[in-house]
Amino acid sequence: MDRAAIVHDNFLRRVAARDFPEGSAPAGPLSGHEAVALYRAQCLSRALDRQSRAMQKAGQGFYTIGSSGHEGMAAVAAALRQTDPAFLHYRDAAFQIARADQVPGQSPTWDILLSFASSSEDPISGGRHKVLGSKALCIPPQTSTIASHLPKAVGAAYAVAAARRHRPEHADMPEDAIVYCSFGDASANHSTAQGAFNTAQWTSFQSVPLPLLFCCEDNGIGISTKTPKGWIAATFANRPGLKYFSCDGLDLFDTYRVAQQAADYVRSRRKPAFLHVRTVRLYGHAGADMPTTYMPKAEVEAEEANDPLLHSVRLLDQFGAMSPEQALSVYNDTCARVARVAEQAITRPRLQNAKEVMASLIPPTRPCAPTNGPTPERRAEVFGGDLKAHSEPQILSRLINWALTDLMLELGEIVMMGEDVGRKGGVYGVTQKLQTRFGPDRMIDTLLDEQSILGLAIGMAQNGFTPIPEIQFLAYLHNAEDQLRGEAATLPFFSNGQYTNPMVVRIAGLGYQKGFGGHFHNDNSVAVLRDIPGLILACPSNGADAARMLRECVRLAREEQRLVVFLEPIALYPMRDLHEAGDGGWMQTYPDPSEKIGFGEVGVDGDGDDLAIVTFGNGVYLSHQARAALLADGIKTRIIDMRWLSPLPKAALTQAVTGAERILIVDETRHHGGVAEALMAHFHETSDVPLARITAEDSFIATGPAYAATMPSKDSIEAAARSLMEAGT
Ligand SMILES: Cc1ncc(C[n+]2csc(CCOP(=O)(O)OP(=O)(O)O)c2C)c(N)n1
Ligand SMILES: [Mg+2]
Repeated sequence: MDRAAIVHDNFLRRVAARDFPEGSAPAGPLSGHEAVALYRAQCLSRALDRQSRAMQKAGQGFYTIGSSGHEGMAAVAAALRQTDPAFLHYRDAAFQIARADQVPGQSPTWDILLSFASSSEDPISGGRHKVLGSKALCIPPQTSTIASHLPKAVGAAYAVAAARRHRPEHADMPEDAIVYCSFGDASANHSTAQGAFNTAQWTSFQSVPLPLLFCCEDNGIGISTKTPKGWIAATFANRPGLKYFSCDGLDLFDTYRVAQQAADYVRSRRKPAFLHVRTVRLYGHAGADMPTTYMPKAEVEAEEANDPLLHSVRLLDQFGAMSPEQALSVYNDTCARVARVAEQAITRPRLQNAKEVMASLIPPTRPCAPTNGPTPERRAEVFGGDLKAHSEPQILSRLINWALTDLMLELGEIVMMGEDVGRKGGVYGVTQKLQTRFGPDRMIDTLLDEQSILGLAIGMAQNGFTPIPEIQFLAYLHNAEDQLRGEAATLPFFSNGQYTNPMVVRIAGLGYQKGFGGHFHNDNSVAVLRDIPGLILACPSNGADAARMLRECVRLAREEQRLVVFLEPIALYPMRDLHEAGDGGWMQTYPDPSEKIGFGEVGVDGDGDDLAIVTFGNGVYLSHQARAALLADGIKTRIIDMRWLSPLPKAALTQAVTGAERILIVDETRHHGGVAEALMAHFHETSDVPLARITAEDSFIATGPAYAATMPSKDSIEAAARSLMEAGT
């Protein structure tokens, strides 16, 4: 027999017989009236779990992971404010239902059933996934990836405090909010979770405000693997900077009392706390999981005997708030009502086609107050002596620095964060002077953890900031890339565009640093960024373009709420000369702050019809070097700088090669999974002219004299161009 049916039968039988599990007597401050309301929320959560299983059996529901055993979370919701942002564990239906009771006009039964049915009318995800969440209830939806929501909860808590000092136009969270974030006991071991705890502690240890309540729902098991007895208390009770609270999650009164103490502590001290809620898990992990296949039956039955609903009926009776008979009829009425409403929910429309599914990949644009930019006096004050140099040719890194300065001057909601970005001004000096100019509040030197950097950015973006996080080297994105792939990029998708986390992630990357660093400082693969739906990947090849593109990237984030990665070619940061020492051929003057390069606009240099070289980043530089020798042989070229690597600027590329007799693609990323694969496919589909590519080898990069041996060079571009010109003549 299905364990859900066993638990249901036990409940009916034991309440009728007044056979309750033992526990403490009810103790305030929860009132009888409030306790009854929470019990109703618990019954609804339970009935919805049962209904999700029935719907799945009937082929009308698609997700059964439930909240049974975790209904005590209703009391945690009651201890918080409805406007406290809540990043929830997937077993928190009772939390969401209890919060819905605090907000007028809510219909949690209908809403959650629509999500079980994957109806396009599901108010949180539009039928894309069964997630908890509600814009009206300040519950952003979370992905299934365990613990990946913890870094952004830290970021959101930081953002609540930061917004008290400077409130961004699109700030959403109240100034006295606390951020709440729940997860399971097994999830607490995940390195992503541990990183978030550590970052919260590191922050509070230095008395930086961080109003954040972590909540561990400890049912003692993760799918089939037990958490060692006492582990959560042992490892969390005595952490510096993280105050520990613990309660019995089977007891509404105890949970409410302790959760309120924890919430008060966090709200009044603006320091993080850890609430340990001991609970049970009923029916196994999810629908198909049979706990008796990996746990002795007696143990499963012992958990079931501790059903929190039975405890609630006992407590309500002892408190004199509701008799067991009344409690039983609340339970039965709720089950019947849920079954009735479900019959309606399954008739509602579902997503039909790719267009409907994809409608929320790209977030909606939002109105932004116009800005006149800084006054000339303010610019002069901030730039100081640099202002004079604006009309002189400069290297790429300096032009990025100036563009960032102007952007930060104009838009107070921009914050930057990263390893060594502040005091040092970045490993390559790109962010030099910015901390002096804008203060440590806006130029945040973070601890060494890329997940926390991106989590901080996501959390701040959710409270209206425009974050520009920096990843020091592309190779160090990978330990944290799920924060972009699984978190930032999916948030608009799973929330039907209601939640967004716009930002511009600056990453120093690509190869060709002479003899420095080897692979880990010269990562030349961008494949992991190019296949993320909705993500914009920009890569400038020179300083003037970089400044203009950066302004467009910030506009895309601020106004269109896009997730943008701005990939800066490290080797070109200091590049001065093009053909020979002292020619200054790769320096530019600083473009006027009003100038931008539009998203998808490619660069075309020259109008040669013999050969279009399509390239980006260092490839643009090398192609310019190769061009002179090719011209000496009578080969007239045009060099097309893609600038935008993803999504591919298809229309602009097609337009840019029009009239050229041949196309050579120069791609410094790898042969497999590199940018050239997409370009080859595109030109094959749209053009008949002979086509060739050179790419990097499928290799990591060496340090020392062979630093560029695996990548395209001026010579290999020339050779490839000549052989393409000869082909078919
Ligand atoms: C990163 C990641 N790894 C694995 C999983 C698969 N998975 C889903 S739930 C779960 C166990 C979680 O246990 P716990 O945190 O104790 O939460 P509980 O289900 O017990 O409430 C696992 C391993 C996942 N969702 N994400
Ligand atoms: Mg667990």
